[in-house]
Amino acid sequence: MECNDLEDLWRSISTHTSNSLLKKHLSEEKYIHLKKRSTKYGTTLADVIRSGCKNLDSKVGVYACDPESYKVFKDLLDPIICDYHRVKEVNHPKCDYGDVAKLNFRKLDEAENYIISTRVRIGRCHKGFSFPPILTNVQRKEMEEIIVKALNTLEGDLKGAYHSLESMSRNEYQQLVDDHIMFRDDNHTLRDAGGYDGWPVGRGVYLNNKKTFIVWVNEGDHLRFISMEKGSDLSSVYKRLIFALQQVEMKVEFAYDDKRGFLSNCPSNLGTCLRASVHLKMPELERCQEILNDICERHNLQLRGVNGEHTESAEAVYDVSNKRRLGLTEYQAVCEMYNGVEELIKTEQQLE
Ligand code: ADP
Ligand code: CIR
Repeated sequence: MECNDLEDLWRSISTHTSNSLLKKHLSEEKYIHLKKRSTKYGTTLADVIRSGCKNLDSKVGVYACDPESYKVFKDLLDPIICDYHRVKEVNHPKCDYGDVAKLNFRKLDEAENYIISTRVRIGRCHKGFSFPPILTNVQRKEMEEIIVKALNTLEGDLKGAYHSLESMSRNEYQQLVDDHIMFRDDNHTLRDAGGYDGWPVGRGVYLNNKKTFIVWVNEGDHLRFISMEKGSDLSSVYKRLIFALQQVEMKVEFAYDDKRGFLSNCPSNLGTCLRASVHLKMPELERCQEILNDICERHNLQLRGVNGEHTESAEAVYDVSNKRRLGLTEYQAVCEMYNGVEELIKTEQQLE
C-alpha cells in the first residue's frame, strides 16, 4: 500500500479491516487530538502509525520513534500498552532478575522429546538516542562503537567477537539467519517502521565462541541480548544472559522510564523487554487447536513460527514464549513461559 501522508494513512486504517491494537485504539477523536503533535526529536503521528496503516495484518501496528513519543502520543500508546500486556494501568515494577545464583528450573524435557532449544532475549536501547526511523547512520555508528567497546571487555564463556554486517558476505549473513542467530531483513512491519533504513550501516552481531551468547546491534531496537542453547536447561540459558547483561550495564546506560520500565521502539517490548522461548514440538496439540489456545490464553503464552515473528510453524514445531513483558518482573516473565510450557508438554503427553 503506497501511502505516507498522515491523511492517507488515517484513511487507510479507518476504512479497512485490521485486527491490530492500532485500529482498536485510534478513534477519530483521538486522531484529531494527536495529529498536529510532534516530539523534540521530530517524531510525528504519521511516524508512529505508518507501519500499522500500511500493514493491516499487524498485531500491534505502532512504533515509538523516540523515548518522548511515549509521552507525546500517550493517549494512543497507553491504551495499547495496557491491552497488549494485560494491565489496568501503565506501571512497571523495579528490575528483578530473581536470585540468579540459586536459580534451579527443573529441566522440562530431560529426554529432549519435545523441547528442541531454549532462548531468552532482553531488548535494550541506548539512553539519549531516538529509534527508527528518526535515527541517522551517524548515530547508529556512534551506538555501535559504544556497545562494541563494552562487549569486547567480556571474559570467560562470554568472550567472543563482533561481526559487522558492513563487512559480512550475503552468504555468511544468510547462514547466521538460518541458524536462528542473526536478525532477518524481511520483516515487513519493521521495514515500514524504518527498521532497515540505511542498511547495513551500524548493524552487526556479537557472538561468543560457543554461539550461546549473542548481541544484535541496531536491528529495530538498538540492542538485543540473547542467550540460547539446544535442549531445555532454562537455568543455564537465563543465568548466562543475566550475568552478561549485568557486566554490560556497568558500562552502558540504557533508556528507562519509571512507569514503562526499559524502553523499546515497540510497545509490546516495554518493561522487561524479555522474551523467553522454547522451540516446542507438539503434533497432538496442533490437531487440537481449542485446547492449545486455551492453555496459551491461561498462561499468557504467544505462539510464533519456527523462524520467528510473522513466520509459519513447520513439522509441528512452534516458538512458545511469554507474551507479557510489562507489569511483571524479569523473573516472573520467565516463570510464565516455564509454567505454560510445562502444561503444554503434560497435555501433549496425555493426548498421545
Ligand atoms: P525476537 O525474539 O527477538 O522477538 P524473532 O521472533 O524474530 O525475534 O526471533 C528471532 C530468531 O530467534 C528467529 O530465528 C527465531 O527462530 C529464533 N528463536 C526464537 N526462539 C528460539 C528458540 N527457543 N530456539 C531457537 N531459536 C529461537
Ligand atoms: C506488529 O504489529 O505485528 C509488529 N509491528 C510487531 C508486533 C510485536 N510483536 C509481538 O507480538 N510482541
